[in-house]
Amino acid sequence: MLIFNSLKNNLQKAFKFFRSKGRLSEQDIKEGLREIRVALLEADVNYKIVKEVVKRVEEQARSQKVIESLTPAEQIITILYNELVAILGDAVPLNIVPNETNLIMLVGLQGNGKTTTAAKLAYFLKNQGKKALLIPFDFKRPAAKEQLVALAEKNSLEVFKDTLTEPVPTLKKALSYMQKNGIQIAIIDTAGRKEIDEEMMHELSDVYAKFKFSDVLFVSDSTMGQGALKVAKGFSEIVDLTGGIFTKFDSSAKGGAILSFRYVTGKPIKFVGTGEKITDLEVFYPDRVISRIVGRGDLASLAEKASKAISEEESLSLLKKVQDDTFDLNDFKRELEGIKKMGGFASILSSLPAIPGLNLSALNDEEMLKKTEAIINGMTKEERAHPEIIDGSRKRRIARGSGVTKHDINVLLKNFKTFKKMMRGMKNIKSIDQILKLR
Ligand SMILES: Nc1nc2c(ncn2[C@@H]2O[C@H](COP(=O)(O)OP(=O)(O)OP(=O)(O)O)[C@@H](O)[C@H]2O)c(=O)[nH]1
Ligand SMILES: [Mg+2]
Repeated sequence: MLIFNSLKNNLQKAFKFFRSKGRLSEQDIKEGLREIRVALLEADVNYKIVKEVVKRVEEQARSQKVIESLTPAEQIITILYNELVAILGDAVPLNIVPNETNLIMLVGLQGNGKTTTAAKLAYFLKNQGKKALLIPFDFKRPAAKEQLVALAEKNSLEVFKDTLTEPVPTLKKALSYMQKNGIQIAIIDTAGRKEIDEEMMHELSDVYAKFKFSDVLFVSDSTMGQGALKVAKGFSEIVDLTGGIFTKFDSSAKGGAILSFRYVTGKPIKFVGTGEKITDLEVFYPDRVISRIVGRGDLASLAEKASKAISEEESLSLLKKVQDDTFDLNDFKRELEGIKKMGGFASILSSLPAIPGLNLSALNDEEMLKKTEAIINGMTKEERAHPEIIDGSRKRRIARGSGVTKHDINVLLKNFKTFKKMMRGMKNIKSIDQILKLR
């Protein structure tokens, strides 16, 4: 992650200062925090955020009760980490509602990456078993449509070529095409302008008033700095943005706009673009990004990866279980634990060709994972190996023991069934190499 590199280095300097002190005096705290403040400002983080974060870290650092297991420096790093994560808020997924028409519109200035991102997003959804229709929506520049069509065709994505000369009739036509073809998601690649202009805004507000959008995402180039936030504000006067996507996360931009986006606009960042390839789109997880910036994630995530990454041997036995159809709730639980530690199995699954009914976001949901674990923990060995023996009275016992409802157990069993079905879809994968390559 090139982006945030200098922020990360500068923060490290401040941390080093804290570490060099045994106990922190008031003066030490002030001095170290000054460095943190400068580091954040240099990274182009909005000054109001910097002020607020530093103030809160200072307050907490002063009132810290001594935590035996952490050094004063570690405590400050932890407080800073928590404050920065709080500024970014929780990760927020796309607002896709199954069995409804979901229109996702991408807006932003010229050359910020809308078209590229539109295709990446369609590809991302396709990997989750969701078909999305790409709709070119630039009515001035024919090359804009050609670019999207070319990207779509290269990557076998659905694209609406039958555009008209006006936005509203085009979208109407596209909607009836979707209905006819059973497509529930559209990604609308709007035109970019050098800067916000009236005609563009007028066109946008007209379309926005006539259709219901599940997401309106502001696409911004990470290298734009604070200017991006002003543009986002301009757009949000016309449309209700539901979030942002920052492209060129692979650049050496300072990244302060990314850290400021939620605070300034009140909207979450949903994805980041990490390169020019179709696969270079990542869900934006604030905690992971911040732990990389603050640095304390490095070791932890390495350790995690080492312990987690389904070893080749494990993968082989998993593959065998899939093929023999002996995959049970014990395995399910293990895989869920892996998913929780991120990467691993989830990324294997998400890189597989579309599997209908696979809802990865549900599997990635923290709450759902916690519940699932509690339920499986409450089962006997036999029940885990043979879920089909779990009848009403067993469900009652498990529910009581795990503090969940019978309904939760039914949901889990259903999820497990779907999961198993999906896994059978993997049977065609002949070799472990194929799985490992997919990661
Ligand atoms: N390195 C890198 N390049 C990107 C990324 N996203 C987009 N690009 C590049 O940025 C350039 C502009 O991207 P487009 O998708 O055409 O931008 P746009 O917003 O659709 O542009 P207009 O339609 O003219 O408004 C292209 O060369 C892309 O390859 C990214 O995440 N990383
Ligand atoms: Mg474009």
